[in-house]
Amino acid sequence: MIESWRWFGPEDPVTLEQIVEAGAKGIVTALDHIPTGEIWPLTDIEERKRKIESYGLTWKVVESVPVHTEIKSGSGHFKHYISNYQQTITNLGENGIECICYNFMPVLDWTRTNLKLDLPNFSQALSFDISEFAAYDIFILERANASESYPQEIQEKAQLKYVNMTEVDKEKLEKNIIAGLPGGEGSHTRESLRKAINLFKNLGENKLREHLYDFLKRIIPVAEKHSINMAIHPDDPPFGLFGLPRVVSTADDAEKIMRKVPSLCNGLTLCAGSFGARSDNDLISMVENFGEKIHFTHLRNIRRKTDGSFTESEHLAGDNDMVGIIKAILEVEEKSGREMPMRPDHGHTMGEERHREDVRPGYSYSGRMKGLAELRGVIHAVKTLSKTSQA
Ligand code: DNO
Repeated sequence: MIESWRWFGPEDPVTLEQIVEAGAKGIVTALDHIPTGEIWPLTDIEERKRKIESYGLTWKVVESVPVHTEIKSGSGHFKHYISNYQQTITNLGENGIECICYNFMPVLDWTRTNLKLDLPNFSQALSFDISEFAAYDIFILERANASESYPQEIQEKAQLKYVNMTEVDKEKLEKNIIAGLPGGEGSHTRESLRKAINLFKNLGENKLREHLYDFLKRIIPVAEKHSINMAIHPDDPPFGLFGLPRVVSTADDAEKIMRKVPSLCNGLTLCAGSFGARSDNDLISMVENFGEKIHFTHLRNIRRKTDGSFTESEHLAGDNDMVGIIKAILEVEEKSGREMPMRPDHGHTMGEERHREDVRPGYSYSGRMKGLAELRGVIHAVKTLSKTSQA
């Protein structure tokens, strides 16, 4: 596996030097300063690449080239944005990029309800609590008929949570949910969120899928031409929010996407934390079944509750069988003869970083370094044991 690290560019408080110290070899980055939908200029791509390579690191994976909302909703200037996307793929291909991670979540990219959940070991984790989310949706955002999106039990819990919230708690919850997390597509205000929801409200699951397939039919040939693997990122969390559909949440969704536009370049980012937030996604079988179509992996762990809520756990200590997943990925590598880029996805905020304002939620230096070291240990052990058993 190619040990990689997500770097948010020159603005990132984590430096390339620190990334080299952590032992990563590959950088995963994006040109976040380019507004969604615009073409990534060759000069900016070249500049980023030069900077990365000057530290002896490589840049093969982009995360993400965001897909414009009008492509997802099939409205406005979607054709123009698809043609810009094609040009961005071409420009990245000319600079040796091998993989583009992207997502097709309507309205919100990844989201959480708590960005600083205190853990017994003093670190802080990200978590998603469905009744807090429902409290926001029903009582703060006051989306029409929002309560219909939740089972009775969650509605009751949400109400209880809401009545016990101070104004500060309400503001914080709103900020956590809609202000935008690192690498996401920017932030929403309550008003812009309402507008965005309205754009998708009457679309339905089938139309959203159609828009994704249509997008893929147009971009995959360009990706093939430039030997770029498109790796769709699963929905995070992997179920509908705000009464809107999500279409990349399960193994079955991924299967459909790959079947619809059959090409080795039409593949997946195996985000263990996102798919793994549902107990009906069997991650090891997914790795075995999708094999070479997995182009990139996010190794992350979670502890699930039965209602859809989850907390991000230590990399080796959650409900995901991380050793089993790694073993399965190494077998795919062995068969395909191709090394898989992976990154330790998220990490707890710990040590002095807990007291800093500039640490991006989920993307602390120490937490990810700890995660990477643990994962590296597992990779090393699995490889060593498999060699010993073959001898
Ligand atoms: C969260 C990340 C997401 C992801 C995008 C992919 O940590 O996994 O920001 O990069 O959703 O498009």
